[in-house]
Amino acid sequence: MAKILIIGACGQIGTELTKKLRSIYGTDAVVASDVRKGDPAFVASGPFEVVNALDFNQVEDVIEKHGVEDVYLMAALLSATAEKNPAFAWDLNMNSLFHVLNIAKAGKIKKIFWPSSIAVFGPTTPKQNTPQFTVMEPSTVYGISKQSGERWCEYYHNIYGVDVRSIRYPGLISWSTPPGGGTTDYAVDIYHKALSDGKYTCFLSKDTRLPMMYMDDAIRATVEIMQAPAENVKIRSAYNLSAMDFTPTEIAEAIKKEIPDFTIDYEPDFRQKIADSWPQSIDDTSAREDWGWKHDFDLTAMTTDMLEHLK
Ligand code: AKB
Repeated sequence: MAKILIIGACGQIGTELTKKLRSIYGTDAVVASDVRKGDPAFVASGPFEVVNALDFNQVEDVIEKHGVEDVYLMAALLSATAEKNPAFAWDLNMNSLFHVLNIAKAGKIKKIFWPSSIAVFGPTTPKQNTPQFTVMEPSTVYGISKQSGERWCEYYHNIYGVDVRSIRYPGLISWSTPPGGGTTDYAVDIYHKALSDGKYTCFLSKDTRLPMMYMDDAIRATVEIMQAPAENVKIRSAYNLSAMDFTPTEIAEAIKKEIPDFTIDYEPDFRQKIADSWPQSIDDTSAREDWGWKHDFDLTAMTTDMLEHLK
């Protein structure tokens, strides 16, 4: 049976991805792993291993033990946390990737998924409809690590034939798992606070437009790029991926349609500078043409679904 290993399975994307892959390939075919055990119900829901992504031997041992063919490397420090701990962010985001790329280079696994981000772009990048190929001068630790990672993915593919696939995720919004240390996290917090308090103080300014995506779409994109025939995955750095973009004011307006008394105010903090360095919207024509990407959720559909589930 084809075995899949998810490293960083207890995080925001990892939890959802584990559930989705188990529903497609069967529970026993998908090994979840993380540096520590998370939610007991999740850990008990299928094969689970404690794996430190920075320990090459641990990663290799678990791959050999389970006969793993495909690895999804989801462990990373996100933008806001990375600014507070640059050295560790660089270590984790780069060396975990090198471990997996080198295991693939040695022929021990077949395919890798590694997430990139809109953070690869920087203040000198065109902000609207940011093209797939454009100026990339990231100004955050996280963005620098993701851009370097993209270069290494493409290099390992071109030079060693490693089948590595990647997506530049926008901000991701999910009702079931909390985000962890990102600049786009406000777009999750706002729904929770709208229901619990009827008001929200946003750490970004009211007109800060950012590209965003509902988790259902992000998980589907991840599965689809990994299922695509190798020859269709023509870009081996990472694909631009788009679904919607909005400002804090616009998401507040969408929430107000369902919770009329909801109010928002603004107290921008250090994350404003990070957000200001990122694109406002993304051109994902390459993903649509190469492997058929198509999003389902816009702001209205996402807001209805989020509030329904969180209630
Ligand atoms: C973050 O805000 O750091 C992440 C991202 C855009 O990659 N959600």
